[in-house]
Amino acid sequence: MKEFNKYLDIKPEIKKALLENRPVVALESTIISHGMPYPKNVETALKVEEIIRENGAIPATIAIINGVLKVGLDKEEIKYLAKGNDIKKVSRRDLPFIVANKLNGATTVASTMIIASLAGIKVFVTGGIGGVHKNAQQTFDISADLEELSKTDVAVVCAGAKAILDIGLTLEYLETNGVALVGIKTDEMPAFYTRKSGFEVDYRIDDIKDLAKSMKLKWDLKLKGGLVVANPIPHEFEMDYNVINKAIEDALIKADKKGIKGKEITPFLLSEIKEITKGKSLKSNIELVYNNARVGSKLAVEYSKLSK
Ligand code: PSU
Ligand code: MN
Repeated sequence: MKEFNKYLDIKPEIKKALLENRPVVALESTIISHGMPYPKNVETALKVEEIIRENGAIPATIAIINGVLKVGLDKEEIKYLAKGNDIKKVSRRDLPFIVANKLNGATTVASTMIIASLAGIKVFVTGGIGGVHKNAQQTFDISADLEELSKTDVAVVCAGAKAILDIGLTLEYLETNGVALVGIKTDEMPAFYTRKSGFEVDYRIDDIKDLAKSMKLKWDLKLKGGLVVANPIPHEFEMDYNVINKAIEDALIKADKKGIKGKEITPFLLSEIKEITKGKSLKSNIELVYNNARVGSKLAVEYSKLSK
């Protein structure tokens, strides 16, 4: 019988699926506590789980509750995280401190990858990954998500990187670290709210089975690290390129004026952009997560067939 790490608390349904090599999809919780407002965040988190089930996989939302690494949350726990009182944003560096002090934490892409990997989950669905921030040449603000992708064996399904980041530098960073950028039915790197960014992906995938094969090969070859699976937002929910970029620009100016930096910057920008676009960006954000959940569950299904 497989031994799981003693700090993990894996929901029985998920543990059973993992032991039987059935498809499981990890989900993060920073998007719930710090990425979307209440109560839309609860609604979204629950609906994403439903979509994953409809597509043949089991959802595992990840968070830290009272210092326990939770793999799979119940509705009450999701609501608790969504209300966001005293929920820390936890990335790799924070993880041991939050556990040691029995605190509550919402996991970012980086820490969700770590916990997913400890549980043996290979596919993780989210909205957008962190990256190299604009002006990082001066600020050095580069998300720990990128380093994590270079070390931890999990495929991250997202809608690309947001234009709050320097997309070009983000892609250079991934290349240096040997992290492949795959586009789902697209040659172009999507930019979260829009399908276009002006940058190409490394590999276009039209059939998820092919992606599952390459993932298996990567890890069979002991090539450590994850991959970025970029799935563009559906056309009908895409935002106007100029409108969203203007909103991003304005939000960046405001953040600069207020001196907002470090881990606060992404949540601040998301909420500003939502205000400026009168909620339109939130609607797009929710829809792209649903779309990623569909692709991620199919990927988990195909991958599990190969690893049986
Ligand atoms: N991008 C989003 N929504 C989010 C995040 C990014 O559109 O909620 C969150 C993710 O959890 C990601 C984190 O891992 O922000 C990156 O934060 P930082 O740049 O501080 O590493
Ligand atoms: Mn940062």
